[in-house]
Amino acid sequence: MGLSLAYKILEKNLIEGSLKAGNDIKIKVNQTLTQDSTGTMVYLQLEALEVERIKTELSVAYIDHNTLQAGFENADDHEFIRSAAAKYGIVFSKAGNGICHQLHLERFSKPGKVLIGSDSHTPTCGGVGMIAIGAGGLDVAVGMSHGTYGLKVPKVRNVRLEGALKPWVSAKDVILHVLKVLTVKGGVGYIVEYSGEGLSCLSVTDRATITNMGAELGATTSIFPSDERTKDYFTRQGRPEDYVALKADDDATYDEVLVVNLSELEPQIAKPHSPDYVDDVKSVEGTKVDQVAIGSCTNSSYTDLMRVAKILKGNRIASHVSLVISPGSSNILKMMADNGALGDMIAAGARILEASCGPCIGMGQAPKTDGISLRTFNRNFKGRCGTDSAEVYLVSPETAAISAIRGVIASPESIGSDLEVLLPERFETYDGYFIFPTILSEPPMADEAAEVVMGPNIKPFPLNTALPDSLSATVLLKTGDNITTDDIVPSGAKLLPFRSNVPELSKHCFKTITDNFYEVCKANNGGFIVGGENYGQGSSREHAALVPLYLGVKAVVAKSFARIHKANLINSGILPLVFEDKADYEKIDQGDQLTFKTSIETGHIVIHNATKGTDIPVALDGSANDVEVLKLGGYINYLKANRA
Ligand code: MIC
Ligand code: SF4
Repeated sequence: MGLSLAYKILEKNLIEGSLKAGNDIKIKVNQTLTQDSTGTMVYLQLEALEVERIKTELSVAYIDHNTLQAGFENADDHEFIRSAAAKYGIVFSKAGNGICHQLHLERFSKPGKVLIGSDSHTPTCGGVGMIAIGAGGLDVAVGMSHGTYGLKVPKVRNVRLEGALKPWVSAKDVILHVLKVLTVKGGVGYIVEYSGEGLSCLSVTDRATITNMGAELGATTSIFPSDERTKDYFTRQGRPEDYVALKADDDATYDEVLVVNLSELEPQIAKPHSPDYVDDVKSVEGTKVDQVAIGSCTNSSYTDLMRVAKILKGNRIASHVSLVISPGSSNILKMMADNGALGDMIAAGARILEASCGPCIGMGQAPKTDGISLRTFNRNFKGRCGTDSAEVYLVSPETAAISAIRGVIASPESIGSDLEVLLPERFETYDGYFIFPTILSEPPMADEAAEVVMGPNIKPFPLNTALPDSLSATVLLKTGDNITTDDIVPSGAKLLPFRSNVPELSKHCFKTITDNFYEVCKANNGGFIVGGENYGQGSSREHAALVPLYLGVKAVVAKSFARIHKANLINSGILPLVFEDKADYEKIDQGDQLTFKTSIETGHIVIHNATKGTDIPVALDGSANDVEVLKLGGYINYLKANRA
């Protein structure tokens, strides 16, 4: 029986356990990436682990999220990360260089390698046949310090691409279609592996758009084979030696198969407020738009932006529209400056931002009250753009560009004959914004003389204590389905400066849902949260566990959890419990008093709802290791207790 490509790479990097869906395994980590909004925690944790030398082949610290530097806080974070990178031999990417996922794809991706990143869109590099997984910061710190990552073997869902895309239908439309079919929780517990004759019409950056937004499916990762198109990409990136041909066995078997006929796809749009609320662009054509934002790790490649420039060339954007463009990398920005495309964008009336995440994480460009914003990004959760009343739609770069010109949502098919973007023989690989360690070695060489610099906004992260024999506390909050980490710990220009300051962040916990979660936690001395399906979807930010830990949250009882958030809860020593019978969700209300014994070894617990006089069976769906971690009050305590 043949293996999928995903299992072939996992097998090659297997350290512990056996490769069967549902089993707990440990794999070798070849590369790691961090970005600044999760990175400060990663390097604080790495320091706490008292590591002398990291064990990966390559680790890169990117600064791309918090680049506004409205106060000293972001600049201090960046300096802390720069100094930690110097100490551990980590490559440092300065602010302005671009978005971590786009840069990693361009400069460091390697087919067949394992990459773990402290950002949920790390699967972007699956576009060249890597196993690239988004994880919580502590898992990335352990990836660096121990060179390993533990996970439950996911099932593999094959997406077989048939036919070829019609003109004006792009990779973004493919992943929006897949999201429509599978929904934001359809990928939980799966790796999504693409195959089929349709692959040949997708370039590496198209594939990266698809693997990037696989994060929105809740998938562990997504992967494409490494083929002639991959070879072409590496050659143009000036590193042909990094190319390796990789594909699934011819007789590979999959747990699920979804067939997508590319020839039948139309331009797609995700409507407010969820990436899976997808329809044909035509269904909303003519809706007036106030803002168009092009960029993000999903759609900011050279081809994406050149197509935008060609659509804009010789046109003016509608007078009532604000069009902002943030390139994926400084290399792309330089190429567009050199070939005149940037001039075409500016002449059309576009606002050019630096190469960074920018508006995607709410760092500026918040739409006006009730504004309609069309974005090429990957998430349109309510409030994420910075304006609660705004309506954000997700589209392809082509749909965004033509809509900016027309001032209303428009399908790119209305432009007429298709346009072609010729790739340069050699992409620019200007490395001016990277600081490479003085000695490049594998594993990276530590610089013992380098001092770690910590500004006053950088506060220690909270640590839990060992699990008591029983817990008794109040339900602080009951939520609905699909709660995002943007709900638990909101981001944006006002709060990103505090990613290194958990006490400050805690005042804003659940602010999208309720105004007084902080006060309720203080009044009750902590307690429990009750959630619906897919609790904690979205970002990898472990702050969504660290902040509740700081506020005294002991357990979250939900119908189901998103993968990364569940791991972050366990790492923080907070119990993630699931209802054995989902109907029991109705049997608990906010304010109820719950009591239970914490004998979690069996995986089954009975919660007594003292307020209602009912008993509710719940389960802890974790590995034997997770049980040990929880008993000791989190992963740091566990690692310290088990230090060799
Ligand atoms: C996001 O897109 O939500 C982020 C900001 O990149 C996050 C990381 C974070 O919260 O810092 C992610 O996707 O993991
Ligand atoms: Fe940055 Fe947005 Fe990508 Fe997150 S999704 S890494 S904020 S560009």
